[in-house]
Amino acid sequence: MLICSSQPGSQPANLQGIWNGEVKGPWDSKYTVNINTEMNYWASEVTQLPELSTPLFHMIKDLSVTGKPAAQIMYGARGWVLHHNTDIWRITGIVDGAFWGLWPTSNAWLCQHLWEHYLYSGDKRFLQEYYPVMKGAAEYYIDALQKEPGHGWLVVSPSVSLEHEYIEGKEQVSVTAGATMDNQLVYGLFTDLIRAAAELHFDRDFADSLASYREQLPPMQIGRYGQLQEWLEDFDRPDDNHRHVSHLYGLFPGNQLSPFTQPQLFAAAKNSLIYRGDVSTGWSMAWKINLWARLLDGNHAYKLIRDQIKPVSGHSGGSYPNLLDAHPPFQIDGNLGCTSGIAEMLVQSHDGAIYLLPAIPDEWENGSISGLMARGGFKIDMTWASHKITKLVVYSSLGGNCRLRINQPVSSGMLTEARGTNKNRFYQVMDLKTPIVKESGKDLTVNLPKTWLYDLATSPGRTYTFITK
Ligand code: FUC
Repeated sequence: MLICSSQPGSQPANLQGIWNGEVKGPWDSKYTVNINTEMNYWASEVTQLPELSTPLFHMIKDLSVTGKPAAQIMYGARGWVLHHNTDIWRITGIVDGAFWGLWPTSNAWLCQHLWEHYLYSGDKRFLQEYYPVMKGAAEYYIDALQKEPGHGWLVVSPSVSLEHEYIEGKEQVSVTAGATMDNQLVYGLFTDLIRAAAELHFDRDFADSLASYREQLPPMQIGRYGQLQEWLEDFDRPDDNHRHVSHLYGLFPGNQLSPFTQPQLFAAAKNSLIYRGDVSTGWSMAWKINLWARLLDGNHAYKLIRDQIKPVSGHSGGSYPNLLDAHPPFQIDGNLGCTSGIAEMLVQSHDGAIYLLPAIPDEWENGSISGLMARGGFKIDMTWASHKITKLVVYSSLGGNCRLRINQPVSSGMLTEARGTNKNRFYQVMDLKTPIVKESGKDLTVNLPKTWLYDLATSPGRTYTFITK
């Protein structure tokens, strides 16, 4: 579907792709950049179709121009800003009421796609071309972030936790400051830029200043129900099944919650997702497939795939008989987000290693895949039987160390057991102070699967084959 609706030279895929059949499509067939547009492109790098993101990259560049007056006039800030919608004219101001539209953080989300493209491709010319776009987004935050009075943290304000509200006293309130998703987005943007400057060996002073702003962002917090807090204050409700799971951005598509280095936050994210429930709109279920895959629970991810593919009934999402995703009505994001979720179940590469079969459900006992990409420019083919890898082929396009995480020991002279720090240049995990765990909170223990870490020294253009039977 993305091949058909997002060719280089065309517009990016919008809410219905090119399949909108109405004169006035649902939500104007626009670009809703508070989840839907991004979700359309989650699978393009990992499924080796990065050229299909070209229209998205061009749109981001356009927005970095049209978003400048919005930053200046609306917020008195440098750089560029964008709210929750845009269209073919690249509008950047607020659309609809505050409940939907008062969210100025989508520039950070879109810029994540630029950095991720570099992580997969190693393309320094691309990074150089788009560095000013990322920098413009960061400059906006340097000027617009506000110091909140409680802790002195720097926060995005005013904002919302996407299309959601909390209850304060008897009032339902949506406008807020320092929503967890915003904190994660700004943290991610600053981190990516610091790394981009290091990769390009320039703009060191700016990168250093970003590091000091980053220190002042709020940490992720664990609330009274053992959940990852959605807001700065502990407003979350365990019976809340809102379709947006914004505060889990840090788990996916962000890379800020590692089971191996932040087990408590990881457990809190899991509690949050359990509270949110499974069945929802089409795209929400697609997001949850990715989230359960990141939580290393293949069976739960597989349940969500089945929920999503069910023939549509009422307002609870699912698929139409032609398999197009039902919000309802039809939205392409659910289809493309599901594809990304399936890839996440098979290969993950965001946490310092390429994790093979990280979330394989019981039902996928035997199987094979080919051509999935990992960050660092590695192409993975593999076959498995009884949930164990029997053949693995790694093609290295860029060379360098290929760190593999596998659920089984593998004996081969080419592989060395990984030692020392888990950090390499593609590693992206939030440095946090130890979170406070509320005593009355839910269980925060994590039972991690036993895994083996191996290093493989690779040269560009070489293929490495392992038979592990
Ligand atoms: C976001 C979502 C809605 C819908 C719309 C197009 O605002 O919250 O569910 O997908 O985009």
